[in-house]
Amino acid sequence: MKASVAVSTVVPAICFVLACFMAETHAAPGRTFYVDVNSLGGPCDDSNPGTAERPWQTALKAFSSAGPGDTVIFRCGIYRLSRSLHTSDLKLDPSQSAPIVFKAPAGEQAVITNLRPIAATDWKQVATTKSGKAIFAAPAGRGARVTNLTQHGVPLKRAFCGNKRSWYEDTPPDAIAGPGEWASSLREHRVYLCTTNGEPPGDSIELCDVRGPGASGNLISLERDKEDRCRNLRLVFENLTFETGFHGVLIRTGFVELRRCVLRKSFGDLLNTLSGRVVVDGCDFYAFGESAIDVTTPGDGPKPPGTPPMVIRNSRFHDNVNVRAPGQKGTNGVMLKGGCADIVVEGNQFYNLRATYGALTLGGSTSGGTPGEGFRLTARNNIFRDIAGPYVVLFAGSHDCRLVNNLICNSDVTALISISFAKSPDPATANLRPLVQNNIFYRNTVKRAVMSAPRGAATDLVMDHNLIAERGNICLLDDVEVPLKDLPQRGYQTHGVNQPPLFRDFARHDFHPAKGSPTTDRGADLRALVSHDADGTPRPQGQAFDIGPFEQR
Ligand SMILES: [Ca+2]
Repeated sequence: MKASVAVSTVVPAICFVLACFMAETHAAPGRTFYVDVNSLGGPCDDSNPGTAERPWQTALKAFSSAGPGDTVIFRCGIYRLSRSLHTSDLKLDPSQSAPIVFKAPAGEQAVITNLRPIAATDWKQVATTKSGKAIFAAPAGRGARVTNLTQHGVPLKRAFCGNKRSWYEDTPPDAIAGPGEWASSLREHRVYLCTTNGEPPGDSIELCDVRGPGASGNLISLERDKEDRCRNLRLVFENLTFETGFHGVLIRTGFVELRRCVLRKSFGDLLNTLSGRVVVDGCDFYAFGESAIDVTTPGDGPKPPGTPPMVIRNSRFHDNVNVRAPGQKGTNGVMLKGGCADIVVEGNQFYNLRATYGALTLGGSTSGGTPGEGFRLTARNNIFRDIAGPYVVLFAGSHDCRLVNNLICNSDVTALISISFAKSPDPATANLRPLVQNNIFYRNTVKRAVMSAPRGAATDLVMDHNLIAERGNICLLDDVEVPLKDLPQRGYQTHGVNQPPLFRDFARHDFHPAKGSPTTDRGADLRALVSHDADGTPRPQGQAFDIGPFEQR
């Protein structure tokens, strides 16, 4: 007996139990399967055996057929999911030790998406505004969102119906969406648009049914049950592109590795996890509505033995988007909160981000702010540039969190670093032993302070060996404005460097140190925390640790 997964009216609870506990007698480990929507290797069909020459057609067939130890190759193409992929779709057994691997061959782009193009013929004129503009409608799911809201490059306006039957084109500024942005205008399972030229919208609009009947709205939704019976699930995604969803990938159970994947176009977060068992390596995150990665791990509870610490490594987080609809909770880069612990964020690039709090938060304000939002979180060897918002990095309710050997440049913020109460002004939600060392702060526009920490917000702050070459030269510590030159009197930056760094090519974002840079050998010895630089070169090189993400060689 096997769980039927192709039925859209599947009852999640029943399917979940089946998937977790029904032994899949035909699932011999270690096989390789192929899914090939464009029939590159041979005619695709889900009734095929899934070989290279007789491949499957759909992503759902692939996800539901492979078991522990198996590998599924996604050939180049666009794989459209008509509903969320759930834990219950996957083949598991409670003692699962080998991962299920889903990957695309090098050089092939396989896009797994729940975007659905709307055919030009689906648009019908349904009404006219009072000013005489045509209103067009197309069928949509409940709570769907429209992305790519342009008519071959020309912005469209959402249209909405007021009381009774009066139609309006939505008024600026929220109504006109740019390319790749999201907007909603839904009523009676239809989406309504008003075009600028009076013509029908054509075939350029794609739609994501994020809240369809029975769906979570996430592209991939690895939910867990009360007993977390699927905690041994192991999945590896490699070189795949995940697109759209309310959240793109939601992980509540199991151990998931994302390697060299692209995640883009989420309404909410691209990756939202509270399992704390995730590896992100070499991935590209962009066009997200809320956070690229949102980690919440209530209670920092026990994890299955052998669980590696969560790591977010060598990835790019950039170019987030405004969601032109109610319900967006805030835009940030990577947010680590809710009592999460021992997460390493290293060798990443954060750029072109507009943040509500920060490009990176070490801690946060879960449910209004709790004591101990983040424990022993380490951000090292990262590059932050072109960040707009109140802060680049926020410490909030953090315990023993470290910001070491990073570069922050070209950003326009209130403060580069903020050390804040998770729930202001509750002292129980203050930060304990925040460590800020070996960082470069250069060429930012700082409205208020390089670093800001209100009275009582930081206990036993260590701030030293940073290079601070900023015009806005004030730190706001314990509510007192301290010029940079006076920091050593207060026990900070006694080994600080206040002259500009020398980079190989700052304009072209090559931030390796040039010969003679004052960052060379001026850092604190942090070999217990930062064994390598952003290139993987062992630290230290030469006489001592360097300041910044790269060691001079
Ligand atoms: Ca050195």
